[in-house]
Amino acid sequence: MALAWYLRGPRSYTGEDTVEISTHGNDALLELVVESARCRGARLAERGEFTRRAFVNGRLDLVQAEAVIDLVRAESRQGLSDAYGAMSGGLSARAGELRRSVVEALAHTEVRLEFVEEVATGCGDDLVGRIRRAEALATTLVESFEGARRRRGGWGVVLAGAPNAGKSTLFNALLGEDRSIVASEPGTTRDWVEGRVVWDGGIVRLMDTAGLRASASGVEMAGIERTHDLLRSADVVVHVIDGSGSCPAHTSVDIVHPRTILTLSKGDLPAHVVLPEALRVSAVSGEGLGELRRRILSLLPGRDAVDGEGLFRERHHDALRRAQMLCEEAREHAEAGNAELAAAALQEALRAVGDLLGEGVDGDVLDRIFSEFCIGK
Ligand SMILES: Nc1nc2c(ncn2[C@@H]2O[C@H](COP(=O)(O)OP(=O)(O)OP(=O)(O)O)[C@@H](O)[C@H]2O)c(=O)[nH]1
Ligand SMILES: [Mg+2]
Repeated sequence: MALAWYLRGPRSYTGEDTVEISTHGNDALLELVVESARCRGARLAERGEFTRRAFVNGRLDLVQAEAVIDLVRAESRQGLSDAYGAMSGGLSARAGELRRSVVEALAHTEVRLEFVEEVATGCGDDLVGRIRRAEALATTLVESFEGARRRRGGWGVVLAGAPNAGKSTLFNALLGEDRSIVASEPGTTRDWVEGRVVWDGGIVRLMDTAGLRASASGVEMAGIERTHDLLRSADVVVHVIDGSGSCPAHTSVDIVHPRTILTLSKGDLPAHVVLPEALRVSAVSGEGLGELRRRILSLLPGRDAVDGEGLFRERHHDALRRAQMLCEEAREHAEAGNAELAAAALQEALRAVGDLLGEGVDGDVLDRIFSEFCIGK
């Protein structure tokens, strides 16, 4: 009916002596077990108390503790594997590597401080190189932030272009279902439409948008404004141009985005537009769709990140961004020959890495983090 086991610290989850009782899920029975434990002096755990104890007792660092809740909340396999990687110490190991390299640079800086005459003539390439290494590690970690966040929530891929260019038809073909309304008259799509696909293990949020044209008014104009908003936040833009030439306004649309794929649509019809750099696609024959998908995937930022080694919380990002800027500052001081200021900046960088891992973090911050947890974790 019930199974209980005793886990002796420090090798339990929390690091303390623990008893776990397992019964079947009958509510009345569970209530009885909890009540009899309470009568004998036990109390209900607070949110996240087990993981907080594990953190306080040094079983987990703060990044690993946060990953516990991410593991509980993960919505996709990629989310699960990221959270599992972070919980198993993937990100902490990268932070540890950064810390070692900052400590190494700091040790060299302090050695320089012993030799005043060298300080006057510069800190030497060796020291600058060491600080540069720490700076590069911090930068790589900071840059992993956007990628890791998108790996969990998906990348935004916006299909945009002139009215009637064939955006909705292409959107439906990429999605594999008739989601967006397609019609021969320009200005059919008024509001944007989103469809999620999983390509190669990654979540892609495809967005069909209202065709862009200058002469629109009313509802259509409101739709166009939304298209511009989406373009600003897009990870990749697929600029659709009507290759059959049936849409004369095709050249007037100007889309500026660093990751844009130019496509000439309606490839099954005679080509009237010549644009050598554009990919020819046809939603009707399927021509170029596989290649378009491949190009979209190749442009998704941060897709190559290793599971559980990217920063995915604002807190992580803030701490590591601070470490990165301080390393940069330290390098500039070292280049200018000021070892004392370089050492001070490196000390601060070290503190920022410590903050990430939860060293010396204050109670309020912990309260906020663990309040996200559910009871029993
Ligand atoms: N032959 C052919 N016709 C296409 C293709 N793609 C779109 N069309 C036709 O082009 C017209 C416009 O297509 P839509 O997909 O609605 O174009 P859109 O860019 O979404 O247009 P708006 O929503 O008005 O901006 C429709 O009549 C489609 O059937 C294609 O690959 N081949
Ligand atoms: Mg449309």
